[in-house]
Amino acid sequence: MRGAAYDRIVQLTTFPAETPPDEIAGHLRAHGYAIVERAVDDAVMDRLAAEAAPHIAASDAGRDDYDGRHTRRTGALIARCPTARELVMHPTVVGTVGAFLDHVTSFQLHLTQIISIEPGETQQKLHRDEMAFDFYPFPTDYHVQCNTMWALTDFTVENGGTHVVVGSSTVPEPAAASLPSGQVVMPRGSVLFYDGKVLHGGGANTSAGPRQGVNITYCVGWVRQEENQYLACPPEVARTLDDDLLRMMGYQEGAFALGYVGDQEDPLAVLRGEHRKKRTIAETPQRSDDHRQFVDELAADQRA
Ligand SMILES: O=C(O)CCC(=O)C(=O)O
Repeated sequence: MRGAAYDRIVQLTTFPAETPPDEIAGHLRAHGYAIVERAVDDAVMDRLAAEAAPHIAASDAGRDDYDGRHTRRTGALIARCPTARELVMHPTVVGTVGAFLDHVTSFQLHLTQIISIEPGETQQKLHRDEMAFDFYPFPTDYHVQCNTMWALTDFTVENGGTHVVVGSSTVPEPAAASLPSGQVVMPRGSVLFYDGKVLHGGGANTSAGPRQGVNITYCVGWVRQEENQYLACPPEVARTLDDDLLRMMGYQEGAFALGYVGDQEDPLAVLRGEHRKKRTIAETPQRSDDHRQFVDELAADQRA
């Protein structure tokens, strides 16, 4: 399905940088997207652009029309670009993603990728990012991921600002085709949030320069990450990073029994060469009634 089917063009809503995360998450939940303008200043994006430039230049163009034959994709940003770490852990982003994915024990980094849409690129096929999970049909009300796209360059209509089909997260095809679509126009340093169900895709670039977006996405702790963070960032680099970032990269338990090492050891402790057991089922935050009931029954059985 091409963007051409979505010909009711709407103006997308933007929020100022100081907007509280709960408010951003509320808009995201209702419409499938939210845009926060100028969440970081030019100095941050200048640093990131300088760190990324040699890696972007060395990245290949895509091999099909989905990846984009005039689009370069540059990953492993935690290891390659120290400034990308700030974007991954930006408080507005972590707050918004946490509010949006508040139904799970933990969430984690899913992928880091600079998407450089170069002049001559055509519009990407509209898609829902959740399809990465083997096209599993997650329930409409269960969100498995929350995405961001930072503007490393300005996003414009001409250079390929992302197309978003507003409200499509809960609407299956073909009805989704009658929904209004908007194109993300935002100044450098802004960040687009979008959920894993909303139809969207990169725009055509009819301008003379590249459109560069820093795609940093997050997923619930119990699914496999799109970018393998344990290999994309070698352990010797990972050991230099702080604990909060490492937990976000996946050096944490994804749920009470997921991601431990060896004899039920905590992955962050193992990376640091320490010994610490993972949390027990009762010590793990209990986000569901089933989890709470299990822990209560276990305690009652132990008392009996
Ligand atoms: O570059 C964009 O604006 C969107 C890219 C995208 O959705 C994708 O490659 O999955």
